Amino acid sequence: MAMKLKTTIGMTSVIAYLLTLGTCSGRLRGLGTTPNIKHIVMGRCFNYITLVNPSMRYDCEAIWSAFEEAVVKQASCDVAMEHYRHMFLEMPQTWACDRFLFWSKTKKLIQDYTAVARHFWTLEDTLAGYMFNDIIWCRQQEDSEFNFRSCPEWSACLNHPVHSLWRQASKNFAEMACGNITVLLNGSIENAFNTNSMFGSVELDNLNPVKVNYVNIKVVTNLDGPFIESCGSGSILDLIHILQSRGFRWTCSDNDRILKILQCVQKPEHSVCRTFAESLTQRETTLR
Ligand code: N1C
Repeated sequence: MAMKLKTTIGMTSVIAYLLTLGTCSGRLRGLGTTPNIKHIVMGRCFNYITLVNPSMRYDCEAIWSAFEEAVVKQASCDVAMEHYRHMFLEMPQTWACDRFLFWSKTKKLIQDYTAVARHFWTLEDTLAGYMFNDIIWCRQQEDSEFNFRSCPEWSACLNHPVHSLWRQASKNFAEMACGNITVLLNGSIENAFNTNSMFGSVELDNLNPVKVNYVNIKVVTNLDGPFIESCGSGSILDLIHILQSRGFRWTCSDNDRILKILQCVQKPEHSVCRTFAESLTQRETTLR
């Protein structure tokens, strides 16, 4: 119990950064291919099939070869989703319903949230997401080698090698989704639902209303705000509108208890947390 509490506190100690860091996907900008990429990617693959998900049978060598081929055979701005087809064929995966968790601009928060709400699964729990998380790569200009010195920005390419892989992985993940699914969005930024994001441009379009029972939206803001978007305002309304027009059933909550508790463990003295704690105590007293 003490151990579990310690882990929870440790995990939540970064909550202050969460929403802000979630928006920093461009932090590797300007860098080249991640050094030791082959060792890291293959190591993660072996870790996944040996320790994380031992029931899965994958050929890590074949996956690496297919990946390398997709990247180094094309010019660095010409790696399209289809070029990863062979690689993804090497790693088929199916998933239990009711556990799919999607997000946008809440990446750090999601990592801590899934560590606590363990029944949720994100793309990072699939082999592809696990292997390539936080890694970047691209090819040398004229050469069939990885470029370790610099890679183009996403915006500079029509078919960026990193972007295309995430697009394909996100598409596959969304196509698999079934039952009640959850989407976590950042209410402290404008356009919490952004039609250019991976969620808004790939995943949403690949969700199947026949397989998906409910889309449960959770909007989370920093304790100190800004409070820009909520279930009843801003781009979240656009998302709800799209869901309705496609025949999805949905729910939306601005005040998820687990998320609030995670934030309040970090800042127990915050006025919002004091009020929250009082409401929990009152509730407990009434239940007794
Ligand atoms: O563009 P986003 O968010 O809306 O993408 C998030 C969305 C999630 O639901 C995931 O299933 O798309 C999937 N996804 C990842 O799991 C993922 N891990 C790491 C998409 N992108 C992912 N990354 C990297 O973060 C990748 O480099 C991508 O561009 C960013 C997207 O983060 P975002 O803009 O916050």
